[in-house]
Order: sequence, then structure tokens, then C-alpha cells
Amino acid sequence: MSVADVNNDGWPDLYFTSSRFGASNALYINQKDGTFRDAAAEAGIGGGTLNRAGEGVSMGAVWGDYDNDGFEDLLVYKWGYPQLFHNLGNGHFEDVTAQSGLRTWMNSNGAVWFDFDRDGLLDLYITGYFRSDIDFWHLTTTRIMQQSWDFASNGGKNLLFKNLGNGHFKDVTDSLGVGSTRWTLAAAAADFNDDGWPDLYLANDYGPEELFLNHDGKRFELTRAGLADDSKSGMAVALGDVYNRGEHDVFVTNISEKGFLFQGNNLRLNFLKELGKFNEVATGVVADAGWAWGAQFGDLNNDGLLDLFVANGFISADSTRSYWYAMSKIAGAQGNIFEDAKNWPPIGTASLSGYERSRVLLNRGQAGFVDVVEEAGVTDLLDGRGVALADLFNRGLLDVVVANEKGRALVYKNELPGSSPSPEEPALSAAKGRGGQGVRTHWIELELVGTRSNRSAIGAEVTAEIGPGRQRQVVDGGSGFCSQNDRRLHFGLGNQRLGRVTIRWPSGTEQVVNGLTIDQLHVITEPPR
Ligand SMILES: [Ca+2]
Ligand SMILES: [Ca+2]
Ligand SMILES: [Ca+2]
Ligand SMILES: [Ca+2]
Repeated sequence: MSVADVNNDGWPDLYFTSSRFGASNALYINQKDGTFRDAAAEAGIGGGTLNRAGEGVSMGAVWGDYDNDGFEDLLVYKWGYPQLFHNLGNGHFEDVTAQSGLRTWMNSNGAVWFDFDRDGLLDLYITGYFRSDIDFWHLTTTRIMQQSWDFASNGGKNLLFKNLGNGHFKDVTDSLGVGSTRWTLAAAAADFNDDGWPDLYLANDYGPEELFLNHDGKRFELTRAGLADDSKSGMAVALGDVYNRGEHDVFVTNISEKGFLFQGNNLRLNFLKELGKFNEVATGVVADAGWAWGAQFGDLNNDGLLDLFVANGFISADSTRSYWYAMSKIAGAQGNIFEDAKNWPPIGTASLSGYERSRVLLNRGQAGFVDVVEEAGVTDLLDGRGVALADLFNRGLLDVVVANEKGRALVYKNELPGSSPSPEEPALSAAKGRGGQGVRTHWIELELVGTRSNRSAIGAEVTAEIGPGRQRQVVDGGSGFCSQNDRRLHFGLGNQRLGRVTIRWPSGTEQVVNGLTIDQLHVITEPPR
């Protein structure tokens, strides 16, 4: 699920995808009164245009204004042909896939908009999970699975498309050296090594995570960065500056199931500049979040430190039967018989890490993270997949949006007290006295508008001085698992002083803003050169 202000009315809207033939994706337009209205069909990005036989089914979507006309456009990635929709600005979208050069069959679970060559035009990185010669509705072989549990490289190839500016995209994957064939499930882009060029971070199933550093927009280099020997089942990439050091740290979800498998999530602190690598520091509730899928960082209690929301649960079916034993047997069998799907026992009605509760992990700085899921009122046991954060009701509070497999969409409205006129008793106020602030906390939000940079300002890097620290965030072109956060940036401040805010636009322009009024949203347009 992905967030964007699709109709430019200043209120974030939501797009959910469905991976069932005949089912419609949903475009929930924010009605500004706490409700949403599904406008997908009338907009032309719902039933009839997507999830059709022969074309494949949707896995997720990312918003970005690829033609810089002021309206957010939509890329839907699929197990099938990806589709690009141009936002006409009148509530309608036009399917421009045919002329875009993007119509190539992939089994994709992720895509990221980012301007890798910083020419002001958003480029597109689409990840491949299963190989692209596999059409699940017309299988010619059952040898489709990973050739190894730890270092599989027979997944779908990731593709980088350069935006040529005339509505056409060119496949530049091989010349840029960024075509991983690991089983990529998620990607995110940011300038991890602070050289001014946006890099790519990949979470891969059956293999190590990958960091591709961008050299001047001319080539990417796969770096070791402490990642190469550490193989798990990466499923989401969340970016956050955990200790307000001015760095992009990375959280990657994995699988943990008592008695069978403990991979543990990774929390990698970014020491690229000092040590040339990340340091993995996940322990306790950060490491173990069950069979974890989507995750995002955001300051949920406005205390100035970024918290984590993690969705989880794989298959909730018959709760008395588990597929774990059957799966562990095939995993431990001789040779690589698991590469052939026909050797896998049918799952039938069994569950596999089902009925798991999400995690709401509050960041208490050096004291670590604490799970406040109960106090926060996050009670569902659905099989969570995508997670995105947005201030849905323009209150200065981050709300949580969750897409579930075979379950309804969920919005968890943040009821932290003191930040809004709402008199209601708070859920997330559980933070109080546990590292959160007591009474009133403060915040600012930034909506960036690119001029020489891409209009969506995707890839803009913002560092805010908050008390003694400085927190870095990047405008999101796609992250988490099959998700995208609102591209408005939210900074909680607690009761600390807000100092300078430095914006590094994708064009390279650095802008320093002093004296921003707290407790409000600021719309900042990129200055002329
Ligand atoms: Ca809107
Ligand atoms: Ca546009
Ligand atoms: Ca570009
Ligand atoms: Ca870089």
C-alpha cells in the first residue's frame, strides 16, 4: 500500500493493491473528516484495468511525478506486466505503459522511484522475485524455487529504467551494473554514504542484503559493507536515523519461529563513512518480531526519536495445524530438491506462523526499544504485509496504515495526547513515563516541492537539529515491503529545541532553513540556483 496526495488537496490518500484476478485495487481519497472514499474505478486505476487474465496481478505500487507536471503518477508492479498510469489532474489516470517502454513481464515485489543520475527526472528501479520467464498461470516447469537457502542467485533480475523525459523509459540495468538476480523482496533508495548520489539497498530472500553504491550516476558498485556473509530472509527495508546521528540506518525484517528457526531482524547502524560498513545491533524485541513483513520507522510519540512499527504473520489458517514441521523437513533434505516445487508437500489447511501480533517498538535511545503493542491498542492478528506511515488527518501525528493478506485494510489512528485538540484518552500515550514525554510534545512537518529536482522531491535529504542531535530523513520513493510512506516528512521534537533544518535537494542545491515555526506543516519550494 502506498500514500500520496493524489488530488493535491493537502490531504494524504491511500492506494491498496490486490493480487487476485478480477479484484480491484483501491484508491482511497481522504475526505478530510476521518473517512475515505474508494475512487479507483472512476479514476481508471481499479477493476477492469488491472488484475486481468494474461496481464498478471498487482503486488504493490509507488507514486512519483515522472513528468514533473505537478500530479503524482502511479507505477503498479506485478507478477505480470508492470503498469504506468499518468495522473491527468482531473481525477482520472491514463494507462501509458505501452509507450513507456516498461511493458516487460516480471515477478516483482518492489519498485522505487529515484533520480539516480540527478537530471531532474525520476527513474525507476523494479525488483524481481521469481524469474521473469515464469508465468504462474502457464507454468512450463516446476523447477522455479531457490537453488539454495542461503546464497540463492536464481531469482528474478532487478531492472533499472532511466526516464528519458519524453514519457519513455530505457532499460539501463546492465550498463549501470545493478541487475541483481537474488530473490529481492524490497528496496529503498537514499544517499547512504553521503557523497550526494542516491544508493540502493536491497532486502533479499534466501540470501544476503545488498548495497549498491552509486558512482556519479554512471555506475553502481555492489559493496560488502558488512552484509555479504549474513544470509537471512530479508522482506522489508525501513530507513531511519535511530540515534539522531545524521545517518540513514537500516531495519530489515526476517523470520523467527520458536523451535524451528530464529533468523532475527537486522538493525544495521550506518558507519559507512567511518568504517566502510554497517554494524548489526538488533537484540530482544527488535530482533524477534515473529514472521515479520512490512516495517517502517517514524516518530509515533513525537519525542524526537524514531520508533518502529512491524507487521507480521505468514498464513493464519487452521490454528491447530502447523506447516513448520513439513517445511523444516524439506529444508533439511539431501541435495537441493527444494528447487523443484513438486517436492514440496501441500500446505492444505495448515497455518505457518499465523495469528501473530504486530510490534509497536518505541525508541528510548540508549535504553533500547520497548514493545508497547498492547497499550497502543494494536490488537489485530491478521497476516500483515505492507506498512506505511502518514499524518492522515493533518494533526501533527503519524498514523499507521497496514495492508493484510486475505484481510481488510487497517488504519491505526494515533491518539497521542497533547499534540492535537482531541480530548480522547490516548493509546500511544503508553509511551508516557517510558521514554516518552509527559505532557505536550511538539513536531514539524515538511512538504518539499522540487523545481530543478523532480517535482515530488523524492530523494531530498533533510537533516533537522533536534536538541543535541540531528535527525536525517529522506523523501520516500518506495520502501518497507510493497509500500511507500507519505512524502511529507514528519519530525517529532519532544520538548527539545528545533535548530537548523538543512535540505539537500536531489539537484545538489543545499538549503538551510532557520527559525521554522514548530507544530505546523511547512511547504518549501526548491530555490533557484
Ligand atoms: Ca488528497
Ligand atoms: Ca505527473
Ligand atoms: Ca533521472
Ligand atoms: Ca551515495
